[in-house]
Amino acid sequence: MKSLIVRSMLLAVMAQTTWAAPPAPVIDVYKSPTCGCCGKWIDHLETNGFTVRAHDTADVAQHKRRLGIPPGYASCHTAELAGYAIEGHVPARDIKRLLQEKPQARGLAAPGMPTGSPGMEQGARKDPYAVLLVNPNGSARTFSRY
Ligand SMILES: [Cu+2]
Repeated sequence: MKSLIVRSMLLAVMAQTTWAAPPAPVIDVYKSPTCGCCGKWIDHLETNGFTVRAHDTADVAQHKRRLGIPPGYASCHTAELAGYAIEGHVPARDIKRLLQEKPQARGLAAPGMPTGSPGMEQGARKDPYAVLLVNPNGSARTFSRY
C-alpha cells in the first residue's frame, strides 16, 4: 500500500515535468547532411516532445535569409516552427517558452556553436552563451543565458 502511494506520487511529479500541451509541436530543421551536432540537437528536441522533420540541404544559408536570421547570429542549422526561426543549438525549453509567450519576433538564435549547448556536449565543459530573441527589425535582445 505504502509503495503504491509512493509510486503514484512519483507519477504525478513526472507528469508535471513533461510537455504540458498535448499535440507535439512540429519543427522543420534545415541542415547539411554531414552535420553531426545538428543530428544531436534533433535528438534533444525529440527527447523534449517535439516532432522533427529534418531536411538535408547543401544550402542552409538560403533558409537563414528566407527566415531573416542576420549573418552575425548564424549557426550550423536553421529550423522553423509556428512562423518562427530557430537558429542553432537553442535549448528546447527556450523554444517552449517562445511558443507560450508568442512575442512579435523573427525567432530565436544561439549564434555560433557553444560548447555545452544541446547537441554540443563535450563532457563537463560548458561555455557560457546567450539565446537571443531576434526582433522584427533584425536587432536582437537576450532571451536567456546559460
Ligand atoms: Cu552545431
